[in-house]
Amino acid sequence: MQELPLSKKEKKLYMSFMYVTYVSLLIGGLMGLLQVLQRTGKVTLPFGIDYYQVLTVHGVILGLVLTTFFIIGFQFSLMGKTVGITDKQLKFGWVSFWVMLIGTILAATMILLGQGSVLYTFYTPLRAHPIFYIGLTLVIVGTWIAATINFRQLYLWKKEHKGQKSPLLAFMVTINMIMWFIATLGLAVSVLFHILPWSLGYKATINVLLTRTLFWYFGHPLVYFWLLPAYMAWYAIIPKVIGGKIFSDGLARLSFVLFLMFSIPVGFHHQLTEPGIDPMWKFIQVTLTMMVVVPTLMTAFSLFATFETTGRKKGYTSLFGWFKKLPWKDVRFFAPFVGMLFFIPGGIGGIINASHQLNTVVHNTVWITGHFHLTVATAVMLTFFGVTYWLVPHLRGRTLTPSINRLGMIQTILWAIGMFVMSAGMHIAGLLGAPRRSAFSMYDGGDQVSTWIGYQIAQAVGGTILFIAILLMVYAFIKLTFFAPHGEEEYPIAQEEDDAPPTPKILENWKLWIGITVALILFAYTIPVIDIIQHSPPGSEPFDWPIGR
Ligand code: HAS
Ligand code: CU
Repeated sequence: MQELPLSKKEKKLYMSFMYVTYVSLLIGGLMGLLQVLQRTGKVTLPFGIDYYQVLTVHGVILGLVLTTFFIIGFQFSLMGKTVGITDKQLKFGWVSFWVMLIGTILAATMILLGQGSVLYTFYTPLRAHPIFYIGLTLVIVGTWIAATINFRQLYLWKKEHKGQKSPLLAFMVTINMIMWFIATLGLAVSVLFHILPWSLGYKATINVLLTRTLFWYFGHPLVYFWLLPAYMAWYAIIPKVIGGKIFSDGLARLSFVLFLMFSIPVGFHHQLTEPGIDPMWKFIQVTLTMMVVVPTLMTAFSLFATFETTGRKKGYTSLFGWFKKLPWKDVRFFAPFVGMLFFIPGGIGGIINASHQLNTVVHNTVWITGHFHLTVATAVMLTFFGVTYWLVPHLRGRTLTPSINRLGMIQTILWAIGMFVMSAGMHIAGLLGAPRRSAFSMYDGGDQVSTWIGYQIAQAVGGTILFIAILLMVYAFIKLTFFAPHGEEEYPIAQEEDDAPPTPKILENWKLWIGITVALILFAYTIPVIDIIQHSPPGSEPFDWPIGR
């Protein structure tokens, strides 16, 4: 795969996304700390701060803002490195950045004013100020601009390289952005045609089930939108970091294609306990959900194979000798690897959640919170951190020094310990019935509280360790951005084996894959959505939080 140097102008754009990422990490992390403390029942939030406001900042800033900024910035850099960017595209890149940033500021302002405490899922009939929704819409519009640029980047490259297969990373970015675009259409319909007119006062009531269904049509691909950039690093960057080659270009592409197909027609697995959706359609979507195990296990297999072949090529022939020789002291490898390990229990939890009967045990308990702190907040975040340790110095013309590398190792270990304690506490408390998304005062006084309160305290201990790890990460980011010595840090992109078999051409047949994706979506959603619209009860009155807006 050919690699292009990044120009100074490009680096500036990509770096801007990183600044927003790490400011978000600090703010969002602080909110997380407040939450775990509040939920022990032993700490009252100061200055009369509302728990749900804090929770909304946490979810929106970390789940939506941090992730999206990091992903769009990282993906731009991958495209710049593999297919290049023109000056005009760069200008539009800045437009996407500013549109996203202005949107973020608008939404954040409304949350801080207490007029948008509706959590990151903004379930109706909870109602926020219209500017909150307008802000989030702008964030999405900014990502659409970025997606259009990415598509154009690949298109121009293909035109110049007739008959050649696209670079693997550019292919992966394109898949992720196609998935994102199709998914966000659902959100756009919900916000523009239902929620916004209602929040502006043009409509008195809202169809709760329809807006929630549209949210989860978007919400599940959202979690894969977070995951796929981590997979990009696992498939195509980590092999280079450990001194190896890509295991199989074709397999990597196939797994991304499968993610595209099976990400969207599965939103009902978040709505298994909701009345108003026919159980048969829930069953169909659960089956489609389980399909994702296929690309996931392909990924696990492929990673293991890369680790093993690399070690064996270096001459370690014993059964597990190759394993010992992985670069354990290199944070660029170590952080994502720990992320992979945490993805195993995270994924198992996901399969439990998706199993309809088991879902009734865990739904709306803090178990779910445990699940997604293993997946997005560890597997994905540790990989993003691992990327940051080389990407930021590369963009800033600095180097990752041994001391920052050591700091990164400590930071990763702290993250692993903190998350182990916190998420174990969450899973167990959840099984005992501790609710999620609830301030302590909501469940204060019940007999049941005593059975899980110890686990809530464990969560607070884990959460505090995590907050220390966040401070270390922000410190490392500042060091790498402003103080590390000048120099050249490598942008590690792995190559294919010299004798790799050719990648089947069909994998780049966009019309086919997008066609199947759309067909699956229409199959899984058309009839149930018609049902929902036809049989909806009268719309619901709004519920403004805090009461009396
Ligand atoms: Fe999930 C809820 C089902 C994956 C995130 N999920 C959530 C929510 C979030 C989230 C944020 O079916 C909460 C939403 C809310 O606010 O209500 N999830 C799944 C399933 C998967 C899954 C089936 N989730 C993720 C990922 C996320 C994420 C990824 C973020 C990035 N999830 C659910 C369901 C709910 C849910 C229900 C709703 C629950 C409810 O009731 O509300 C699957 O994709 C998981 C497949 C993964 C695996 C693991 C494979 C392991 C790999 C690592 C290889 C490691 C190596 C190293 C090679 C099967 C690939 C090994 C080395 C050694 C030495 C061993
Ligand atoms: Cu899901």
